[in-house]
Amino acid sequence: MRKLFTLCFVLREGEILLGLKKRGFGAGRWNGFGGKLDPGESIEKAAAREIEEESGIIVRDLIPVGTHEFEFSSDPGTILEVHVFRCQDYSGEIIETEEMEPRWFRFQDIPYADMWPDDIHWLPLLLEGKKIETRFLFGAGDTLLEWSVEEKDDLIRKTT
Ligand code: 6U4
Repeated sequence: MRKLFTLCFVLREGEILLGLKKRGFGAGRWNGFGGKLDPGESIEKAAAREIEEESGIIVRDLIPVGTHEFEFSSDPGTILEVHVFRCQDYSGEIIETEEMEPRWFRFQDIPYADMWPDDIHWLPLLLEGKKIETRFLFGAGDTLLEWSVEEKDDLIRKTT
């Protein structure tokens, strides 16, 4: 079974907007903005809606940069298919919401230790402007058991 999600990173000169998730899946971690699709909703519409709901801004550009497939060993066969976007043009004020506490980080200060453990393996590529296709298998305590990160032309592969 596949479950579809969106994940969007808002960027400005040398900085990235992250949100500290305050509740639900991934609570306590910094991440981009996103969530599940509503029934009948397109992936792009869902991405724009989730950013607005979680940070208050309306995106003007939404550039698809790849997909993740996340699987948990505790629930084999269920794939979280996450569609990733970047955004550099938006309107509105960034606000804290019930779900997220947003904050700008300089690229060199990205709090990888307080993010999903997969992020350090692909977010730097996204920041370099690359497109990615990844797979991650999580074990107990969200440890990484297996992963692959594919760039447009290059392939980085590691299995632990
Ligand atoms: P509710 O609480 O039902 O409104 P919703 O906002 O629709 O939730 P949510 O918050 O569960 O969805 O979405 C999870 C978010 O976390 C999505 O943007 C995908 C993202 N995500 C899930 N696993 C991730 C991982 N391993 N690494 C990562 N982002 C992940 O960087």
